[in-house]
Amino acid sequence: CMESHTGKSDNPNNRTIDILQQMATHYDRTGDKWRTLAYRKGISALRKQASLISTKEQALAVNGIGGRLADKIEEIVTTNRLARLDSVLEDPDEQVLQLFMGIYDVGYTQAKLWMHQGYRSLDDLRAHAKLSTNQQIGVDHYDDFQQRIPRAEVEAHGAVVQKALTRADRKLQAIIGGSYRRGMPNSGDIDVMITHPTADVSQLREWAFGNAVPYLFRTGFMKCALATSRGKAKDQTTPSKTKKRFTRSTTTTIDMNTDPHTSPTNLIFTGATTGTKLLGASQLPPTLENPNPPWRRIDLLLVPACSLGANLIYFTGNDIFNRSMRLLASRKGMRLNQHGLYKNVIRGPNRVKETEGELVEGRSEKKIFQILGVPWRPPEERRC
Ligand code: DCP
Ligand code: MG
Ligand code: MN
Repeated sequence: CMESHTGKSDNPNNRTIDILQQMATHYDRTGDKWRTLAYRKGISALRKQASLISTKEQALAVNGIGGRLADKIEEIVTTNRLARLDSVLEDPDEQVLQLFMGIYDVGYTQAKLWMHQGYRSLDDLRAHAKLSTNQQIGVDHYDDFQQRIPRAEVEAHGAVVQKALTRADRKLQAIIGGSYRRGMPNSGDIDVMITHPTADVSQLREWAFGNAVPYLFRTGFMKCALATSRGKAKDQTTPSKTKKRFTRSTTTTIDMNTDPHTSPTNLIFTGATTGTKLLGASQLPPTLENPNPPWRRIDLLLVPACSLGANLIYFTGNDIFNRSMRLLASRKGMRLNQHGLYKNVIRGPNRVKETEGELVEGRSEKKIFQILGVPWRPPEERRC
């Protein structure tokens, strides 16, 4: 991933990449992390190829492509399809699973449970399933949340957030990260970092979650807040020798009151007292041409200036790029996370971290690259 590459759209392997991408998406949705990663690594490797990779041997010669993937690449080029993908797409159970997993905040386990209870459609769920508030919102706005968001609309949501922030404190700033910052023409959601030159997290929380967000609810822009989460902040203070490879972030439900004057799912945000991340949905103000704009998924992340650089890297991604940056840091005896780059991290057997180390840099994205010895890579090129 860290080598330079050309992500050309006229790559001769585009058909192969497209099919492998669908498989990766399938494995990702079913929670198969290792296959997802293998496919994405393979896709990334294929993107860098200037000529068509058509045989198993050619595929195996490419760094990042293993035996099973090489077989599949040969099959795709030879038959123009992949039997495994066809069977995935045609299996009715699989289709129900995909449908249910498309509901915001519904994972493989929940989808499977509903399927085993005999539900086959969103209407089945609406009529018979016990849905949490979040799941209800996910079902009600299923089509909205499935759509990609055009760049201009991402910007418009960002501008509304910025206005509300400025109202709370004139130096508050909204920075849109995620796929938008990588220059993508459209995004799955809107990722907003909220920062300020001098404020700490609790001050940011007061202004953003205590003032700006409640204002955005009152004006009808914010529709729901699904949860706040502490991200990985807790890992910082909990030294653990048996930390799992994939740490889950802790999610806590936020303080919400149901507005008695409106529908039961119309929630009034009364402020969050913990957490640095708010996952929610937002809607642009209606216009004559568009009286009912789609609800969009929006993530708000509080970021103090001292860790803005590290957060910019994390929240810009993509996730594969982040993984390779972190791996690089760990190879150099350092550690990179959302808070910063740390040195003198002592690792025991199996690279298990034994001390947190000292903060080297958190503020500047460019300096983190420099210290890691990685040539600066603009966000648009972080698409491994
Ligand atoms: N991220 C990560 N690892 C994850 C999830 C996210 O490193 N498992 C980081 C990189 C992502 C950023 O957070 O770019 C935002 O996450 P999103 O899920 O919003 O992903 P993107 O914005 O990249 O894509 P999309 O357009 O689908 O939202
Ligand atoms: Mg995103
Ligand atoms: Mn996001």
